[in-house]
Amino acid sequence: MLTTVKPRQEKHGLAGGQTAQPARADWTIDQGWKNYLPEEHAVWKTLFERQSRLLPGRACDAFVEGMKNLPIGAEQIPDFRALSEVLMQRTGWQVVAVPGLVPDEVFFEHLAHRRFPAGHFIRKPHELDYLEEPDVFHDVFGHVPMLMNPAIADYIQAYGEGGLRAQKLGVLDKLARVYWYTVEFGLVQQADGLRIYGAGIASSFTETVFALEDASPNRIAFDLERVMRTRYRIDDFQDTFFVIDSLDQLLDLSRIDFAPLYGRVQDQPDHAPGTVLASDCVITRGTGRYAAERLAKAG
Ligand code: HBI
Ligand code: FE
Repeated sequence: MLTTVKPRQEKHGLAGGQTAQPARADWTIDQGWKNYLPEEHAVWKTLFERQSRLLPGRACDAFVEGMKNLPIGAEQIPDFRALSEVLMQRTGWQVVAVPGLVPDEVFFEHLAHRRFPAGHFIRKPHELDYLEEPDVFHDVFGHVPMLMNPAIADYIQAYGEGGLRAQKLGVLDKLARVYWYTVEFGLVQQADGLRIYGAGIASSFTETVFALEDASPNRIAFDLERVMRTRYRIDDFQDTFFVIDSLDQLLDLSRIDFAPLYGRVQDQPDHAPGTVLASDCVITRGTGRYAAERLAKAG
């Protein structure tokens, strides 16, 4: 049982969304909050209550702080207008509704202008732990609380600007890995222990425990070039999690000119997701048990 979001092609052709392009060129739609059905709010409630029991002591301080100051509760799917009002005051961000995955350049354009595209739909009761595309729970519960943190708010805007540049340079796959191993599946070392800041973990009932407590995955200190060369899993638990010392480290990242880096990594081979390098600063070397079981199952 695991919650992962729909495979985003590492090749980054058009995003894998099943949805046809909506009327607007920027792929936004009205959230239509009043049209949500009671059973949709009920799925939100189940997911919200499950994660809220799990996250204390596991989610980073910024996540807890952000969630506390946002109109996000158990009873209902949040109204994006109410979220945007608070976010705009705090970090200049807003949440816009989209049908699902949108093309890369549309996604980057929104991020570059501090608009977070959030899936308006919610998963079905039978797919609580497996998801085709980022739904409102992944995007709003997982990502939005972190947008209240100034460092993350600046970092994700910089990622949007960088994505538009990386696309033109043909190195989007390298940059997407940086996003994946930070914004989606990042861990941060706090004084009181390792904590989650990645939305893909924070919104996942099963990966929340796996990422912090399972002996199977590697946990390695974040290194930009190393991450740019490391492939990721798009439909299963990560084999390796990368750890930053503080969210401000991401701010430093967003000030680096990636162009020379792209040049260096372009000709170097990629690393498989579970690799541990002699040059790595290893926080915990995983047993690889989960990956071995996956391999055995695949036969
Ligand atoms: N679209 N709605 C949405 N959400 C995403 O997270 C997203 C996307 N399109 C492209 C994409 N992510 C990734 O391919 C980029 O981060 C590279
Ligand atoms: Fe996400």
